[in-house]
Amino acid sequence: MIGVTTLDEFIIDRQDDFPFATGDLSRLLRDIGFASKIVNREVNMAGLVDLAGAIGSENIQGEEQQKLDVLADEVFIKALKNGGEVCGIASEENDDFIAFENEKSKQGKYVLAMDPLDGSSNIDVNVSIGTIFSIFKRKSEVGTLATMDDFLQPGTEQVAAGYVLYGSSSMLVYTTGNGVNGFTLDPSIGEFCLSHPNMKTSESGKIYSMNEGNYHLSPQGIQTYLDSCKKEEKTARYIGSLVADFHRNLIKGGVYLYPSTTKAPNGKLRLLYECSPLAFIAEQAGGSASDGFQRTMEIKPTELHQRCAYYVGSKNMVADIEVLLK
Ligand code: P6P
Repeated sequence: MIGVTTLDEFIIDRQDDFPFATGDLSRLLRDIGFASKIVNREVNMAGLVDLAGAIGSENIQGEEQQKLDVLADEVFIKALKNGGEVCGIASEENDDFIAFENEKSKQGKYVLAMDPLDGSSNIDVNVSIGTIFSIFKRKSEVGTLATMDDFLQPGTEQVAAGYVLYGSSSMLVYTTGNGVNGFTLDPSIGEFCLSHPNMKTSESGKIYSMNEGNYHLSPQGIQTYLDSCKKEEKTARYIGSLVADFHRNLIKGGVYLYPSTTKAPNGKLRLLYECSPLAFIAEQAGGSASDGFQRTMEIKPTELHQRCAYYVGSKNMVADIEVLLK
């Protein structure tokens, strides 16, 4: 299509942002785009081909796995294994990380952490859901099996991060540290096309997103913040799908809150493949992300599925929350 930039074209054009790029990261990002198109197709057909619903098992989080959770996990793992750019994958759906054993993958320079389908409790009610991914350069020697240390890296070490939103239209949004760009899937040509170049979020906003059912379980500072949002007549918007809430706030301005609560003392969201990658996006778009005390990107994980409190979005709103929590 004349005048349209596809994701593949954009990635190749921007490869020069990395003077020493050999094209591996470009190929990896294109593999992610390819896998996203397959998952998008399955998400759109879920209700028709009995892909909705639970499979009767639980993931390490003790959360009931949905059929699409497992399918999305398998699609991304297969696409990335075939691509050969990553030597290993950590996923919300798998207790331990996967170290690929084939020779081609062992030569991979990167590892990927992902939530293959976040917000899965919304699958059966046709609410937007998403994929979140984070890419690190491996620390272990090329040619060997991936190690846990390859994954336990702080967000500042990410070389790329992004999300796919399977919604009224499907979008892929990513950063490699040179700004944030959004691509909308054009089903008529099966390509993600540049629709949101150089995304920026406002320093403040009117929207706050939190499950206020947790109000009385939350720290006093968060209760005070929520009370102030009501006094200032801010707008409450909470979909219960992190990617959808994050994406709306990125575009319109706002803050998403998931505090540590008496029920979830370490918060609910996972640092490695939810909070860190979206923090990278937020910061690259002029926003910020923290656990209330520390910049999310600087938290070094000690375990794969580590949880953290999470405040992300317009930087002045995140700052207001931090003041109240100190
Ligand atoms: P709650 C979905 O399970 C998720 O990880 C995020 O996508 C979402 O924002 C949050 O949990 C919803 O949690 O406790 O409000 O249902």
